[in-house]
Amino acid sequence: MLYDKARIHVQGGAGGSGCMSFRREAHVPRGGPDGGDGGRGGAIVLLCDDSLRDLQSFKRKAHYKAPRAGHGQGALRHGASGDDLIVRVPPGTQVTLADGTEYDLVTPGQRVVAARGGLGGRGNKHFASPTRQAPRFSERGLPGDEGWIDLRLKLLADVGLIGLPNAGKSSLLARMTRAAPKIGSYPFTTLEPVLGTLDASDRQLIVADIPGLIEGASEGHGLGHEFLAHVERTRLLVHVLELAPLDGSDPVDNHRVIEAELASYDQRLARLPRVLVLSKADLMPAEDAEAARELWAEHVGEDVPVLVTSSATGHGVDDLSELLLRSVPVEKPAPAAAEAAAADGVALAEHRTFKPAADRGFTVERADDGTFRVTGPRVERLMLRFDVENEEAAAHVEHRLDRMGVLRALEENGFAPGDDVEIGGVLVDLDPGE
Ligand SMILES: Nc1nc2c(ncn2[C@@H]2O[C@H](COP(=O)(O)OP(=O)(O)OP(=O)(O)O)[C@@H](O)[C@H]2O)c(=O)[nH]1
Ligand SMILES: [Mg+2]
Repeated sequence: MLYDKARIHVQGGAGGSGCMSFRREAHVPRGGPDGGDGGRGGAIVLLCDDSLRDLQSFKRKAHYKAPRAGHGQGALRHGASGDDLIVRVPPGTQVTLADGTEYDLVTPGQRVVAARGGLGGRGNKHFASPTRQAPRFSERGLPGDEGWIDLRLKLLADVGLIGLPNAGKSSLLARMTRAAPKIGSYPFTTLEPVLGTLDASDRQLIVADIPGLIEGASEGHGLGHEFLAHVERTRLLVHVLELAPLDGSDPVDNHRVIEAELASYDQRLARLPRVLVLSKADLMPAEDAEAARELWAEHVGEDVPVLVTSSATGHGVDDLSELLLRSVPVEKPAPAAAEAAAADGVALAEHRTFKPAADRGFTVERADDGTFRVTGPRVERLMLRFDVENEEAAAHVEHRLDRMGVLRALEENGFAPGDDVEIGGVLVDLDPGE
C-alpha cells in the first residue's frame, strides 16, 4: 500500500513570557527593573528526507507539537528558545499549509516552516520610561501557529507508463528495468504505482507503472485516477496499447479513452510528450504488427513515435529504452516553488507563514446586550500579551488601544465610560480621558 496522502495537525511551541523583576543587590537601595525576555517557541519544520519513500509514518501520528520556550528570569536572563521539531517527509511531497500556500519538497535537505513558534514576551525592563521607572508588569509569550496541513506525495518519475488495465504496462516495466511488479491476466493487477529505474552508462531514468486507467478515471472511476497525480510530474508518457486486445475491444477506441481521460484530468498531462507502444506483438504475425505500426504512426502524427514491443520475446524493448533515454532531457525541471525555495533556502520558507501579513485593522460591534466587541488580529494579540488584572498592564494596554485608534472608534460608536468592552474575549475596563 502506497501512502500518498496525509493530513496532519501542526502546532508551534508557545513563546516564553517576559519576567517582572527588580534588581536586588545589598549595596543598591532601589534596583531598577531587570526582568528578562521569554524565548521564542519552537517551529514545526518539514524536512525533505531521501530515506523516506511514502507518507506511512503519518498514519500512526497525526499531531505534531513543537516545544515551548523558556520564560525570562530576573537579572535580565532571557528564556531559552524552544527547539524546532523536525518532521521528515519523502522527496516529492507537496505541502499545502492552512492558508493555502503550497510547497514542493523535492530536493533532499529542503525545509519548510509549517508552523512558527510563538514570539516571546518582553520583560518589565522594556516597559520602563521616565514616567514609569518601575514597571510592575511584563509581556506574556504568544502561542505558536497552529493548523491542519495537507501532505500529498507525487512520485518523482521521469516517465509514466499509462494505458488500460491489462495492456501490458507492468510486463514492460519488468522487461525494461529490475522492478518486479505483479503481472496478471486480469484487469487491475497493479494496485499502486511501481517505480523502476532504467540505467544507462551516464544517467538514470525513473519509470513509473501507473495502475490501469478506465473510462471515467478522471471523475473517480477505477483506480487510476488516484494515481494520475503521480504522472503530473513526469516529463514523458508512454501510452501502452494492446495491438489486438484479447477482450476483442477496438484499439482505436481504447486509445481515445485513455487520451480523453488524461485531458480531462489535467490539460498539462495531455500536452506531455508521448510515445505510443503497441504491446504483445508476439501474438500476431510480424508483418501484421508492422502494418499496424504504420497505420498508427499516421493516426497519431509525427510528433509521437510509435513502437511495437513484446514483453514475451523482448522484441522492441531495447529500442524503447533507448528512445526514452534519448527523449527525456537530462535536467530535471524543478517545480517553480522548489526552485525558489532551493535558491532562497530557509529564508523563503520562513516568511511564508500561516497567517497572512499582520492585519492592522479592527472592527467595533455593539452586541444586543450593549457590550462593545472589538475584534482584529492586532488587538487580539495585544490582549494575549498582557494580564489586564494587573493595573499597570491594563493602563499600558489602554494606552496602546488609544494609539491604535480603538478608543476613538469606540466613542464614535456611542461608547461611554462604564460600558462593557470585550476585546479578544477579555472584558476590559476602559476609562478614556482619565
Ligand atoms: N503474449 C504476451 N502476453 C503479454 C505481454 N505483455 C503482457 N502480457 C500478458 O498480459 C497480461 C497483462 O499484463 P500486465 O503487464 O499485468 O498488464 P498491466 O497493463 O500492468 O495490467 P494492470 O496492472 O491490470 O493495469 C498478463 O497476463 C501478461 O502475461 C506480451 O508481450 N506478450
Ligand atoms: Mg500492471
